[in-house]
Amino acid sequence: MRNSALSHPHSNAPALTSATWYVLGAGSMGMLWATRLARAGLPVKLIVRNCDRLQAYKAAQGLTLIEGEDSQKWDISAQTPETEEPIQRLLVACKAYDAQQAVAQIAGRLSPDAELILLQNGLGSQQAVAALVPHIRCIFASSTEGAFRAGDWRVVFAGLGHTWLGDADQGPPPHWLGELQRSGIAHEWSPNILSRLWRKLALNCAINPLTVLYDCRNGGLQAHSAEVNTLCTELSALLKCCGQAGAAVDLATEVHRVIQATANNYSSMHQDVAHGRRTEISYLLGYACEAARSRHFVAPHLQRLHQRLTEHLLRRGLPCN
Ligand code: NAD
Ligand code: KPL
Repeated sequence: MRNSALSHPHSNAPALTSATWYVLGAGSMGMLWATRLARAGLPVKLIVRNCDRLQAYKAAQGLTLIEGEDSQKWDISAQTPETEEPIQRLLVACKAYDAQQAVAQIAGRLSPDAELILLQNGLGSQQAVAALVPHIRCIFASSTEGAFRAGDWRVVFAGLGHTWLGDADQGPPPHWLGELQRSGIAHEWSPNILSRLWRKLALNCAINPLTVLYDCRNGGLQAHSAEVNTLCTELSALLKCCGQAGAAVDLATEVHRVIQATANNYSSMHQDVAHGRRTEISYLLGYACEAARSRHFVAPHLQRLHQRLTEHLLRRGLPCN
């Protein structure tokens, strides 16, 4: 494996006047963003959980980004949430179920004109964070990039993808999108980010739980296409009921396309269960079922799927929220 911190096309860019990118959560996505921003010469600081994690990070002497045969280590500065330093720009890279509590820990450090970028999958955590800091601008993101941890402080960039960013309150695009461009982070400003998030949520609801219940790769769902179609019909109707008709267009066609295109992959939820990790069920299927319940929308197949998945997780000793 080559160690080439200086040979990348995005490296050596001068650090112009940029606000520091504070990255809350040094997991797969946090490391993937932090290393690419640092590589572009932008100021980045990691916020890790506590002093023990900070010591471990210091011992590792930086974050390593692995892309194919390339491995680059970046000595990014790190701190704990308790550090007394104002934050102007914060990338929240925790799991959906940790986001609200993690932001609560640093809320007192946010400048009045701070901006939060929320990378969580699903829906529900973004709204919870926004309600916690109502005077702070929250930008929602939906990403199809793929990354996983190859041990502590090491991340593998496993799947090229795209990140859509947007403001649920219809604010203008932020000036720092150019910094993402400089960092090689493929992105687009989305005027309707909620529609994107709903669409991704629906895709994940139609695919991920079934891959867990049938213990199969995404392609294994080709043998269960009738069940997938039934879920897509119900999800499309639910999206319309929630005022998200745009996110419902040709849902089943896209779900089958994704199943085919990712046939050899295990879904993220399958991977979480296989590794004994908590899933984001409450922010995907749980959110869809709650949206149905609160609108008196009858969704028997989604409710039954949620129940089956909950029982499955409990049998494996995993949290069902
Ligand atoms: P992860 O578990 O790898 O990383 C989350 C990190 O947040 C962990 O290191 C955890 O210790 C840290 N954390 C939690 N609470 C914290 C706190 N209070 N203070 C500091 N750190 C804290 O998760 P991930 O895979 O990076 O996923 C993050 C989000 O991005 C999820 O919602 C996921 O669905 C979404 N996402 C992930 C991928 C991917 O390929 N990994 C792709 C698209 C979207
Ligand atoms: O996003 C996914 C995931 O695994 O979480 C896909 C590949 C679309 C399957 O739902």
